[in-house]
Amino acid sequence: MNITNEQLYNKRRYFLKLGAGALVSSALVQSELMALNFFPDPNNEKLKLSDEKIATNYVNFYEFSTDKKRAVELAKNFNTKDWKIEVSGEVEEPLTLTMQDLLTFPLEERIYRFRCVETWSMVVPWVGFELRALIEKCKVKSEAKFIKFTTLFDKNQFADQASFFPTLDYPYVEGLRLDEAMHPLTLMAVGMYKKPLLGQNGAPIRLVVPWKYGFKSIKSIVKIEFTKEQPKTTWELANPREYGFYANVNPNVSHPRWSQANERPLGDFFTKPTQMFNGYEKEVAHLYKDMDLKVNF
Ligand SMILES: Nc1nc2c(c(=O)[nH]1)N[C@H]1C(S)=C(S)[C@@H](COP(=O)(O)O)O[C@H]1N2
Ligand SMILES: [Mo]
Repeated sequence: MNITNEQLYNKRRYFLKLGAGALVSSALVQSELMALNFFPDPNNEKLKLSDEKIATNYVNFYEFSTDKKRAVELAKNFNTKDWKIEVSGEVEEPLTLTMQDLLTFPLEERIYRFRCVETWSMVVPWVGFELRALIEKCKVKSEAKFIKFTTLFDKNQFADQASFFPTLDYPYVEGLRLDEAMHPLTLMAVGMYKKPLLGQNGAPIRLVVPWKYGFKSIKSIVKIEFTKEQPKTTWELANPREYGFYANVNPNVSHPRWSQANERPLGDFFTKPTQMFNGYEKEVAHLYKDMDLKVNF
């Protein structure tokens, strides 16, 4: 893998300075995660951003706790030092990417709608790079049809992983079909609200797939594998009747225990109708044109 610094500098960049030294040399070492430089999103759709305080305090991160507030507290000291992502599976040569490597991909702000399967929703200005940029560097074999992501497993950091009866079968695993992963909307996020991700939101790097229910957007990724077979994902294993592999936002397919017809934007009192593919139908419907979305939910 050979990502060059030129990529960072061959275009005009917008710098966000959060401290002295932010502009010094390459914004490429761990501490310089503090200095995210990215192309801003013009927000052509005029989406109303969720309040930053709410979006960073109302979280799902079961490894810490199923209690949203408790997860935020426990995530305060999340240690992401020397973070790496291992890339393996159906590739010509496995590789290990440091955050330094990962931050050489061109960063963009992306203002996306985000819809949790629990029916709350938000609009978040993420900062990240397209997953396809990473995939294109990986010399993926033609046999690869899926991509599998794994979250950190560390009982010293994740209270629920250390508990006698963990809530989920950890490590948390998610997956996408390769064409979904290559879609330009699919983002690897390293920041939100112009700042590096906080522990509770999936620091230092997470997936964001805006047309799918939030549980697909796996946090704190340490492993990426290319596979021939559809990976078994954590929520599917936990309850296949309730959580499918595809998990596309769909107002017409109810969760077995509640309707998905409406959603409540965080901070709002009233609900509003759920949009097909969370409002990204024009961009992604073609990926599923031959599929029965009631079966492949
Ligand atoms: N590793 C991991 N990733 C995860 C989760 C989790 O518990 N563990 N929760 C998921 C769910 S259900 C949602 S809705 C989103 C929430 O992202 P947010 O807390 O940053 O809003 O993260 C997803 N990614
Ligand atoms: Mo969720």
